[in-house]
Amino acid sequence: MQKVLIVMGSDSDLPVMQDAAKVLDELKVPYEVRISSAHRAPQKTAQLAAGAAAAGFGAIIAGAGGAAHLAGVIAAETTLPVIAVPIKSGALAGLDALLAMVQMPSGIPVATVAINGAKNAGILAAQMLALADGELAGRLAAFKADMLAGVEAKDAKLQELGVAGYLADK
Ligand code: RP5
Repeated sequence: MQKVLIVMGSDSDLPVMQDAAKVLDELKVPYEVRISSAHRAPQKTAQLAAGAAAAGFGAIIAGAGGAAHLAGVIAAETTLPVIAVPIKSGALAGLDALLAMVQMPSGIPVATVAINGAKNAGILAAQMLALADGELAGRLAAFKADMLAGVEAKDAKLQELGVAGYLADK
């Protein structure tokens, strides 16, 4: 089975980026987590990206804050799909990272999720791998079915208790 490579610019990104790892655990998708920086470790980052396909990775998640070039630099070095996670940090609270990631120049796309959206990045990476893995596609379908069951349970409880009763019971 192909793996997901999770890269982040700093260990300060780990509290957010762990959400990608958690959902990949839930979906039984193998992954590796690395720290590398487009600015502080440009050669290491380029090597990680260039070697990722041969190392058995099928998708890459890149999380960074500030002037976040990590996902774009990785995408420049590989044909694997790259998912960018803008990290909320610093004076602009992630808006800087979001705009840097989403405004990639033509020809080098990255799929940017929400600020701190590491969980969705993990799900999206799993969906990419599931294109060639029917068992993983089944686990993703079950994951969606669980969400639906959760909504149905909440709605049933709301119908039973009413608004005030639901909030009192929460
Ligand atoms: C970025 O700068 C990292 O991705 C991190 O979000 C931010 C701050 O890094 P540290 O100064 O905490 O190492 O490169």
